[in-house]
Amino acid sequence: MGYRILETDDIPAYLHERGHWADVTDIHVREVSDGNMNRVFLASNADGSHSLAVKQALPWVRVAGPSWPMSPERADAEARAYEQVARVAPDKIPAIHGYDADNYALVMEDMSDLEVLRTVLNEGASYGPDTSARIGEFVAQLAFATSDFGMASADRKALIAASVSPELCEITEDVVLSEPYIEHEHNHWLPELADLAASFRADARLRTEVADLRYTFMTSAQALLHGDLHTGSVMVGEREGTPVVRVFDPEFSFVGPIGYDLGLYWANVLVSEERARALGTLSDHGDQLGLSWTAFETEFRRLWPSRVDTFFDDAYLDRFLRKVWTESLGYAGTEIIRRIIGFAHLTDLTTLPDPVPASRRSLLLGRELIVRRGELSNVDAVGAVVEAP
Ligand code: SR1
Ligand code: MG
Repeated sequence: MGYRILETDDIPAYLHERGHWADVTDIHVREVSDGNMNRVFLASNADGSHSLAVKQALPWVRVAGPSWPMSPERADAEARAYEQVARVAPDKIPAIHGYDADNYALVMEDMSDLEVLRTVLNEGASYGPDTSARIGEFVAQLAFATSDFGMASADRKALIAASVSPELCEITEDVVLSEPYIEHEHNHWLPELADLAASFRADARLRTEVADLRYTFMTSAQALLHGDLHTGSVMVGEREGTPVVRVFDPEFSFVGPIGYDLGLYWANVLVSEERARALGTLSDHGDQLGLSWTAFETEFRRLWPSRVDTFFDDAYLDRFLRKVWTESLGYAGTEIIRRIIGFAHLTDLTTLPDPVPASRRSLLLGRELIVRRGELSNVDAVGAVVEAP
């Protein structure tokens, strides 16, 4: 049977037909779609002993509707990414129970006992000791395993070919890595930010640096990425007294520069810090960039002796990690900027009583991270820029 868009009422029969649910008289389904792109349904039985999530890609961008068509094949990229992560970091993603390629639908673990990291932070919570370390490890484990250090060259070429995702990459190349710096109908901002938006469009130095990051995004096939690793792609909570961190939604996955994943996380961390600063609720926000970088670097160095190609020597590892650090800072800057004057904004800022001061600080920080990424050589140097008045 071909592709059909699933509605809430279709889910019981769908799960039954696919062998995921025995008793369709004992199932309650609700739609919980939240992200920009797809639909998500949660199904559970009456006593709560069985529950599943169904995520389906629509033939358009969900929040835009049919006026922004988008191939549902992005779900193939997501399923492929989950397969790769399951090999190397199964504890950091939801359990995947099945992928239906005809309907571009994933059946996966119900994580509604956990919360979206952005939501938790927006409500005033701190990060705690585990979250950013797990994210750093996640990036290192996926990146190392799918790089030329973790895979034989021929297998890598096959992975690169299989992971080509032109439409989703084009979204990023547009909404993150060009549109905010030109006049574009997607862009919008608070009236009080119009001067900064205009100055960024007129900023030749900024434009050239963003062009450099955009070119790297388009050409640097370092490793399989999550591709959209913001705080809305992370669930956190506790299970049986143990902290749990799960990364989800890797539909933007493709083989690209590792710094894009770290940079997206850092941008969202830094904006959460600006929110907390504005509300007077700062706690451990300022530690998170360093915690995630340290965990990333430690894990990557731990895996290094297992590299498949020892022509890459230890001195090269140092050089490689330095490049990842620098690019991560640049991508963090682009993610901050696009989330304030581009298409998709952040509730971290939009729900502030007065979003203007924190948005201005964030925009200026984003610019600094991009244009000065080459000279910000460590976590303290970045911290000094973040805390500058
Ligand atoms: C049209 S999609 C805009 C954004 O939503 C996704 O979550 C990605 O971040 C994308 O850039
Ligand atoms: Mg998403």
